[in-house]
Amino acid sequence: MVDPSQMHAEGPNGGPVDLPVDLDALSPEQRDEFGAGILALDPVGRVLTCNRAAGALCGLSPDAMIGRNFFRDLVPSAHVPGFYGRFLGSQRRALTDQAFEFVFGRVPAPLRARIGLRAGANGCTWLTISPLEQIAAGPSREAVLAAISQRSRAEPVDPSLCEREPIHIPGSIQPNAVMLAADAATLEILAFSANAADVLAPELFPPSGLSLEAVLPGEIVSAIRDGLAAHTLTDGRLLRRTLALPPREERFHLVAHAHLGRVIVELELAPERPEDFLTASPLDAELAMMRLRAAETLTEAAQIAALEIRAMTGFESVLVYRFDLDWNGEAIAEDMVPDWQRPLIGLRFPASDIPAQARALYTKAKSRFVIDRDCVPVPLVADRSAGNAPIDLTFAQNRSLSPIHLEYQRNLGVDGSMSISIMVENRLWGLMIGHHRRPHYVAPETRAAATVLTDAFAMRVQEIEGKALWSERQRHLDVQGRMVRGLTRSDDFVASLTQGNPTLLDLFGATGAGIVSDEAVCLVGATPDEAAVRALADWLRETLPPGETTFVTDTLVLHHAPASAYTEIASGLLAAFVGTSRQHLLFWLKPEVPSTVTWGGDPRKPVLPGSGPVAVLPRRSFERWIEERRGHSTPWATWKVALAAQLADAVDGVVLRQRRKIDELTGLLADKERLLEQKDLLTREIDHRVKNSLQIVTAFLHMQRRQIADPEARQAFSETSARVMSVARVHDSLYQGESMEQVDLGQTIQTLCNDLAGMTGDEHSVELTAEPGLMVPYRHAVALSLITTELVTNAFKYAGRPDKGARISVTVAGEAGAVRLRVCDDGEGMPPGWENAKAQGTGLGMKLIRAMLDQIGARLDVENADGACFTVHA
Ligand code: BLA
Repeated sequence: MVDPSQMHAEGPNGGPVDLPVDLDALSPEQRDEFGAGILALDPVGRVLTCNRAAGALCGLSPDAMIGRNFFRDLVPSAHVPGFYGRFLGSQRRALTDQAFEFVFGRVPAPLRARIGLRAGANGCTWLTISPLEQIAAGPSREAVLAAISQRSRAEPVDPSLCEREPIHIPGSIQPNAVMLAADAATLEILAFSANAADVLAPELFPPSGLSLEAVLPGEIVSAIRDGLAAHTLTDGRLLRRTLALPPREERFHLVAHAHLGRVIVELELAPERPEDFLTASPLDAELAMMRLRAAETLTEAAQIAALEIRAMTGFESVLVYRFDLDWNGEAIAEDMVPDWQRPLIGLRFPASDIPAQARALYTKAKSRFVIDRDCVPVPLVADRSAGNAPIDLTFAQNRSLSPIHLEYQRNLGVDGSMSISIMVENRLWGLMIGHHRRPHYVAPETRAAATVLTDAFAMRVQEIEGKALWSERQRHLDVQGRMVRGLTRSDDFVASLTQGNPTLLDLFGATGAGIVSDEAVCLVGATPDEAAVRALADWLRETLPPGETTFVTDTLVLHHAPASAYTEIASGLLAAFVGTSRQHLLFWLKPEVPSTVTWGGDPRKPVLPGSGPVAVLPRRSFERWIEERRGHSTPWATWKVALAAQLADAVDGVVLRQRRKIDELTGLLADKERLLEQKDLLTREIDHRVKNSLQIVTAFLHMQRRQIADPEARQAFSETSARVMSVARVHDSLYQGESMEQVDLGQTIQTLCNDLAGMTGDEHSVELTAEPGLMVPYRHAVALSLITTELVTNAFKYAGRPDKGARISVTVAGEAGAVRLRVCDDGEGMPPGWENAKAQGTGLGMKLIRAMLDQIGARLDVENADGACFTVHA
């Protein structure tokens, strides 16, 4: 009989001596008497025998454990290098008396235990588990559990409370690693994880005032120093090394980085051989990369990435999760084991599931791996001399995750997990998420390979999206270029943008568009009616904050209630005012796309009330929650808004230019009118004076004539007087008429004939037939008046007979845009042979006629009818 009270004593090598050396010799009953768990495992870890205490530790009856794999099925959190790895190693070297400490997160309660491994008969291995300490879950996990058990607050809860948790300073790390934090200048150790002494020389802990040099190999410390000096350890850049540590000379991965004046060193036991754990080789990564490169579409690339990363890491499910512009997200690809009936693909999740501070951290730090959701985090112990400033673990590999989020994982049925940031154009585009229903260890090389592959996926996304975006933008720039060219050639920007080719409808995938310019509304495509558009423009004028010129929404009705009348054609609005005056508005519309969105849980209640320090908790149900979406259009990309603003600017240029041109022309016109008015007055005045002067000359000639006895001279005076008068008449007409240039010919000739008749006394008569309102240019009027004067006075001279005077008829008529002037008398007619003499035109009268005809390009016909008849065609 063995005394169980000996259980906690230790042997010389740190191995348990309380248990008999030869466990093979004990009967099952004897083994049941021990408080320590005793199990015999076959070479792959299957349970061959198992005592009562071991059953109790696992929460199962011993019989139920027989035949099951201890590391895969019963205690998967032990499937790590520090336990399963050592189990394999001890078999390989046929070591006995291997002993180490291990903390079980939940078996069924958290427990620190001493593990013993020793070779048994028939190739089996004895595994002993000696409990050392029941431990608490850790303060934050306990707080979450307390908050769950006593939900007291009333709903609704503010999801933004999630953002308050300072996840970068959790004060603890995951138990798979050991951490040291030192001053970056002196390398003095400021804090260490409580498990540091398990790995590093225990006698040095707590390392009061010690430097890293005291606990790490000199070669590594100088590499850290060099990295610090060269600034190659900041902003997520790491120093990676492997080293063997005494006393067992086990291989550890060391990762060091600097952040905010500290050097943080993390040590993690490495698998002894890659094949002990699923470990990715560079070849795997390369092949996966090639497949990814061949993907043509985003969906295809996401599927390949999920599949390859799952194959590499061994997670039961890998999801590609994509954020939208509001940070809600959707699982766009998923690769998972067939027996897990929990598809998340196509589901949307509200932004509060991954709150802002977490997204900010994930933008900086690439990846998170959680082996065991229910592990007990190892606290960071600050060296007494170092004060209590928390250590910022933003870039630490083994930071313990938010207990609230771990509760979320529990609700989702996830234990081991991974999330790797997918960064596209420096923005957190999404996450590559790994899920496992049980604890799940991923070897360091595999983590690195999965991170590289995720980066490759991000680059492929950038290429695919970039290419699509580029060609769409290119098309838009082309359309916009043509529009702006059209604008510069047109003075009417509204017509140019709505009637030409292209029109506003060729931009932004809009189905309706238009311009509200002052009070005019011009619409193209499918739009609400004018009144509704005007009301929309008025609303925008009033509500858009000063200084802003654009407005964009994919849910217009939420902003502008009257839009409910036309959601079908206009749920999306992109509007851009031309200039700051808001006088003209360009706008584009998109129709409603009624759709259903399937959420992973009710998005209106993403959080549940907690209590105490934990104010909010994750929702418990991820049941599909289907939202009927009405009043939504497809979203507008931000570059389209920028392009719309540019177009409005171009219009502003054209409208302004137009306005300036109109102002200029109006000014010129006014000047010209003023000048014309002045000229008009002046001309009238001149005409008036000319007429007066000519009348004076005529009167003077009359007077002279009376004093002359010689009949021939008298006649000459008469004729000259008549000529001068005829010119005076024209000026009189000009002075009285409305126009400065045009003269009423009939009226002028009428007064002229009256004057001529008056001058000859009663023996002759002149009859006039004139077409009223026949306007001719001033020059023509002068010429025709002079010609008339000559012909009429001529007739007085030659057609008159002593018994009766001459009867002269004058006709003025329009003739197909020209003028016909005819002077006929009732005399003897032209003497025989006049045809020959006519061309010479002897005498002053005839010379004058000829000169006048030439001046106005007119022609004279002469014929003998009842008397002589002269016709001028002018
Ligand atoms: C973090 N939330 C996360 C992370 C994911 C999700 C992937 C990254 C951490 C990780 O690697 O696991 C959410 N996981 C999802 C979603 C899917 C998934 C959406 O698989 C869908 C496929 N979360 C809440 C509430 C709070 C909250 C109510 O639901 C806060 C009150 C917080 N989530 C929260 C916090 C983190 C987080 C604080 C950061 C965890 C950390 O890095 O410490």
